[in-house]
Amino acid sequence: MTTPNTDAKSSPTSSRALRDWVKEVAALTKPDAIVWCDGSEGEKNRLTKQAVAAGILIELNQEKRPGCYLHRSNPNDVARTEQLTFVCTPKKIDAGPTNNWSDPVETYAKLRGWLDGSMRGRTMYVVPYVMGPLGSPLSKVGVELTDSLYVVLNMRIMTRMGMAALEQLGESNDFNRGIHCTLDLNPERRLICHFPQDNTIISVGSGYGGNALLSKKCFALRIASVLGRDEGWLAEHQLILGLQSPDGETTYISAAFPSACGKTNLAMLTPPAEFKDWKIFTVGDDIAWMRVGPDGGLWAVNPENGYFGVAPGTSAKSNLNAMKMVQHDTIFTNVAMTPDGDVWWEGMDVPPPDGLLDWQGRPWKKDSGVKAAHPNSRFTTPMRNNPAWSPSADDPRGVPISAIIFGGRRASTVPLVLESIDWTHGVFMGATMGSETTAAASGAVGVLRRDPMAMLPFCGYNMGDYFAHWLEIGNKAEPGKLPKIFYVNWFRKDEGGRFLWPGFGENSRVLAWVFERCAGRGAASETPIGLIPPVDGEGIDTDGLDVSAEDMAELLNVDVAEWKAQLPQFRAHLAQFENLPPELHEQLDALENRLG
Ligand code: GTP
Ligand code: SPV
Ligand code: MN
Repeated sequence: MTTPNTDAKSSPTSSRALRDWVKEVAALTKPDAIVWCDGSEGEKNRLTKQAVAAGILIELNQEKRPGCYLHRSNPNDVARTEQLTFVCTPKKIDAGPTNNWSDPVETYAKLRGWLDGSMRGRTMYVVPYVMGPLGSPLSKVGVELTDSLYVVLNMRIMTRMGMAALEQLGESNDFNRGIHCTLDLNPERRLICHFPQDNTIISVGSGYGGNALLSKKCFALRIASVLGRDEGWLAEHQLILGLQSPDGETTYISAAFPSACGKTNLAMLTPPAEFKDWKIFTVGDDIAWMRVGPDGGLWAVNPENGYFGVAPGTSAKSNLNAMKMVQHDTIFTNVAMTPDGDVWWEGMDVPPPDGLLDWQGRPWKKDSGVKAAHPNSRFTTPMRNNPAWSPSADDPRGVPISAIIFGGRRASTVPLVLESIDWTHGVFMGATMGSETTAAASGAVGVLRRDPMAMLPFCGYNMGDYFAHWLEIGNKAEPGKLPKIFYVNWFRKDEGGRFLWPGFGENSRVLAWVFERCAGRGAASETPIGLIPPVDGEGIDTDGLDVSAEDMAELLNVDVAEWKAQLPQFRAHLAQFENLPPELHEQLDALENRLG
């Protein structure tokens, strides 16, 4: 029987619209019970016990990792599925050439068919959540209805979930409606559909990450980007960090890198010994909502409350803060498990113990050539676990952004760091950036694709309009207050496939140059593609850095022939957008001229 707590008397919400919607979805999906989540500690303990009893979570060694659990997802459901992700606007042109589109009327009808009776024998959880600092004018409320306990427990980490959200909602009708139903995890019946005109998401047939935790990519990026277009702000796939210089001055920097290209790592890096007087504080590791503030500058909040980070490659050497934060109260997904109930993954920098179970729970053999942890295995951890967490993540005003960094995974061509000539040139750099694909989405890995502003899979509307919106934000801000725009590449390789740049903590050397440039200092050399730090001395501080002079020269080299060879790709990429702002055509022509 459906519990009757959708009535005004017994319901925890004073929003009639929310009660009505929950009732309507329950009438369709027909769950055995409805549970309204309050976000309390007691609720977490109760649901965790249930998840362990049901085999959804495996309790890890509670002495070594208190409050930590392991989840093994269905092996066919291990990453976002971009080919099954749709933007369902009334007009196809509004989804644009880079999104899958389907007709909203037909899609609602098809999904209703799939949802009919889909929660029979199951519980429907009502998960209210706030994206952004509580009480902030920049925050938004969402409610996810889900039949997955894994989703509920992850949403509790990733968002400000429960009563606080119902309080923020009050009697309002203004909340994102997310319906998530696991079905039978058959990829034939898996769809992640967005209806921006209704502020609604329906996701069926997947229990994984960005497909199922609807607050994240579905709401905070795809739907929020449309809200931002209409309301005059930006929803971006960007980390936010505070960089404190040896003088104690803090500058906030945001950075857009595609999935699995280094946002979490940069957001909490530990500077090397020579840079110990510089400090990094994390505001956010994946998403930034940004708008022009009363002072004419760009202000950003991290809408999330936790991190859903990539496990492989995370070690005490590469990311000490991450290793510390996943020590407790963390849910691991698809990592390997040691015989004593601890976790292990490739690149952890500790040898795999005998008796390791792989991410599917099968005994794993060393040197078998098979990975023990899935390449897209992850941890979900509360942001307050991070030793580098910045309390300004809770500031309702957000933080003022001085620099925006774009970046991607490029084995060649793109130098270590590049500064744009101005905002419009920076928007052009973002609009044409490319990156090699990673395991964060299903499909081939290592294929170069254009991923504008790291938003290719996440922009909920026509990307031509999106570029125009970036230019408008630039016009709205005070010229002197606009962030400077940079472009970085940690992933340049030599012919033998070796990374030329050590990355991770050493990236603080590049941040220090960015800081100096923002302060109106720091040397830069003009090149046809933008400003780069001079190779000899005045640019990147290489004191104590283990990179040869030849490698450093290669990292900062701008090969005009290579850049010229990219121009046809740029042109073809931009040609997809019928409504491309003329400024970007002009930027392309200007680049072509500068390259000669
Ligand atoms: P999403 O959560 O998918 O959006 O990814 P992300 O952008 O936060 O990427 P993350 O920081 O998790 O890094 C992804 C992978 O890249 C991990 O395996 C890291 O170890 C690796 N990585 C991160 N930074 C660097 C770097 O500076 N150099 C190199 N070589 N690898 C890096
Ligand atoms: C990404 O793919 O960019 C992620 C992981 O941050 S997911 O939540 O699955 O989208
Ligand atoms: Mn991401």
